Amino acid sequence: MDRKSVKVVVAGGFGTGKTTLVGSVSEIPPLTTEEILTQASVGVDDVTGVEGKTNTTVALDFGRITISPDVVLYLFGTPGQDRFWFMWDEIAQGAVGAIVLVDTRRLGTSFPAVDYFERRGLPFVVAVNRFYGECLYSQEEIRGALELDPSVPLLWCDARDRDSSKQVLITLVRRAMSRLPVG
Ligand SMILES: Nc1nc2c(ncn2[C@@H]2O[C@H](COP(=O)(O)OP(=O)(O)O)[C@@H](O)[C@H]2O)c(=O)[nH]1
Ligand SMILES: [Mg+2]
Repeated sequence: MDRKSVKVVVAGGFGTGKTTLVGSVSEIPPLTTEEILTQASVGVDDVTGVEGKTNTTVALDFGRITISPDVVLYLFGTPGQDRFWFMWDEIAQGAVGAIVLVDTRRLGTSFPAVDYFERRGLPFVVAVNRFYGECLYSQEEIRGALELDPSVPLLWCDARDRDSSKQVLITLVRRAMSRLPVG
């Protein structure tokens, strides 16, 4: 059978659950380069609201998931911190689409990712990671705050949950496919 490899980017602000999502869906041990969040980055990385977070990803997360008998997704998590922006173009190269993870307590941290994929014209979906179950905002409020185009799918997820994370990926792949030129 002709297997198709598809590259997907997992983006979003620092602490929104990118590493968690890649880890929860990957069928291979996810590769992650973690650096202990040292004193050196205090004041550089905004850790407000990121309870108990001691590691921060400096390189990228990498995982793989087979979503249908003939489609394998390769997931690339972007580093969340602004100082690693120079890597984004390389990470996005050849990708069919992106997931932008959002933490509603710190919506603004995901704005640069939304902006980036919009400008690049890469299909993306926004996944609101619920963290503690409740979400303080409605879909409309979140769409408004992120200035999302009405055509961009917005969904809730729990990055720790495999099925939930997989659903986000499937939504993205459907969206990316629907944008492919016919023929
Ligand atoms: N309660 C809860 N915690 C989460 C969830 N997703 C991620 N976390 C935690 O939030 C912190 C940041 O997640 P991480 O995946 O490292 O964020 P990243 O910086 O985007 O890679 C970690 O301590 C995770 O264990 C979630 O859905 N619910
Ligand atoms: Mg991470």
